[in-house]
Amino acid sequence: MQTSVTTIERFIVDQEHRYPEATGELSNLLYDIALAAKLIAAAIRRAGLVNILGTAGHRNVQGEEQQKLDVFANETIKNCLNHTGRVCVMGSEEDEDVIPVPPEYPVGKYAVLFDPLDGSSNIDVNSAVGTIFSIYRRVSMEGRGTVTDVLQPGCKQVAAGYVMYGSSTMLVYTTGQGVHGFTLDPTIGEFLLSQPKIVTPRLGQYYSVNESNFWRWDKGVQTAVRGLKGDMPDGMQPKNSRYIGSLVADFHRNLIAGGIFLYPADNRNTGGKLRLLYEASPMAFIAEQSEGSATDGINRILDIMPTSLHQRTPLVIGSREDVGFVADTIRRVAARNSGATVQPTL
Ligand code: P6P
Repeated sequence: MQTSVTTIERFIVDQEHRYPEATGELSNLLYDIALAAKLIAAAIRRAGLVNILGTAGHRNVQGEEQQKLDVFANETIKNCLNHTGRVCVMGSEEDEDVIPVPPEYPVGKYAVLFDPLDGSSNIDVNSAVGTIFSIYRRVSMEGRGTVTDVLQPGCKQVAAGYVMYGSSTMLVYTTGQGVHGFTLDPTIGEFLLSQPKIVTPRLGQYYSVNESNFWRWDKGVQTAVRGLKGDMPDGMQPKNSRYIGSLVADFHRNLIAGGIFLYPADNRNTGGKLRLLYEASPMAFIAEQSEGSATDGINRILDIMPTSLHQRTPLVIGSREDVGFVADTIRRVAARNSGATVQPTL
């Protein structure tokens, strides 16, 4: 009997067959990540039962309390990737320096960055958390992989994706051929194609921002967020506010329904809070592949040249017209303050 389900393995192979030069290594790397996602999902589902909630008792490089699931997720991804001969170096939110492939294993042609469990402060209250990953082709010519292999602009990514551990576990990824969503069927342990070719509405219905920072933002951002709420008579229609405090969950809702997520710089996080390499860049690749866009307020995220592994960036991402509206507003307010005139981006 012909079944209508498409597993992620089948889908990835079908995508790979479109490229005669494809060796299958990227496909296998995506399987490795899907395996890590299944293991993390299983641990998260059991978390309340086997008492692995709560902190691991020490702080990570970001100075944040490390949750036990953070540690488990980080180690799981490293152990799924480090022996395969497909990876030359890894970078993780949880590790201060790049992670080399252990000397007993061969190195491969990809560099992988990941935030193993984003939004982990939501774990104890059973809110959605996620894993974010970003894949680059190796650029270093000698040795076994170095930090230069991960310090690449987002436009050089060969793949990016996230796993959302929510009411169901979803894996969403792109290799530059559109954005595709898979839902984990826990009864068979397979990710099944559930949302092929995801396209984000050009104009969204939601805006997602932590409004408690409003008085910390500069005037341009304040004016733009007011506009998203309908505070400009001839401007944007008012949007609904939705903010979970978990980038993957807020991004995913806006990806599907249309909307804009903002984490602007403020007078406390002067360079923004979110990390460029393993949060903003992979999400920006996905946003652009689903006809959305992503900036630091003004500049395209995928054009930013990184200088350090954990550098931060302001992030405005989602429906194309909404992101353009924010950029135009920030430019207009800056011009008004400096007396110049501005051309809209749309
Ligand atoms: P705030 C979670 O800690 C995170 O890194 C993202 O997942 C989320 O979008 C953001 O921080 C929430 O930050 O300051 O609003 O709690």
